[in-house]
Amino acid sequence: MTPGRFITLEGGEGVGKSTNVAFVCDWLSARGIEVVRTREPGGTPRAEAIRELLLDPAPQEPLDETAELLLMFAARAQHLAARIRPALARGAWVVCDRFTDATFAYQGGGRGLDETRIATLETLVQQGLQPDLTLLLDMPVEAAQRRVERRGIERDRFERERGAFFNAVRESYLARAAQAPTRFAVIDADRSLEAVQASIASHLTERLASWS
Ligand code: Z5A
Repeated sequence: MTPGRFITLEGGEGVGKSTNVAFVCDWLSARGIEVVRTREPGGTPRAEAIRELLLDPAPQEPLDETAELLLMFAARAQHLAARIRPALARGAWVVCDRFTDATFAYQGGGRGLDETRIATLETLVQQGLQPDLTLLLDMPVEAAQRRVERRGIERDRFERERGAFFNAVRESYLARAAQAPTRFAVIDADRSLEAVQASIASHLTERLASWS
């Protein structure tokens, strides 16, 4: 049996990850591929419970930054064991809204935590597993925040951060993409949805051809 492929979508808040995760899943399904759609933090009942802890603003007890990092990887370990690895092993393709690049961008770039510690946890939890393709949706922070504001739902603990935090997150994502240009495809997300999805489809077509 050929193992499935692992595709992740990354980027700051409001760049269109959730919208385009759905697009990628539909695009692959239309080509007869079994797709598992999932997200991080979360993706299984236990990992979703950890997500609740992570996103809850709970101002009466601020979340320690190291605790935040460990909770991200605790959720990821569970998600990998209970959902991602079994799906890949049976030949399904996994499409995930955020993965470890988000940890390097948010906990590393945004919070300033030591990246070598993040890399140590990555090795422990992933044991070499990496996405086959990461679609990084990139656009200026201010424009993405306008989209989030238009959506008008209550802000979670991360969404309450300031512009400087999100600019550091964006820089960190772009630096990671530059370090791994074969795995990453950087997509200009500051365009119409049709234009963004045409770029995504073109990257998927190219990868599908190179993997077959
Ligand atoms: N986090 C972390 O710190 N460390 C980690 O390791 C991981 C995560 C895995 C939860 O993630 C938080 O966890 C996240 C980082 C942290 N916090 N932040 N910020 P999340 O993925 O659930 O949360 P999010 O990034 O805030 O998701 P989001 O706000 O839902 O954004 P999105 O999924 O990228 O965007 P969207 O919902 O698809 O689109 C936003 C709006 O724009 C929506 O109304 C769309 O209809 C619209 N849209 C989308 N594309 C377009 C275009 N092209 N034109 C116009 N309008 C558009």
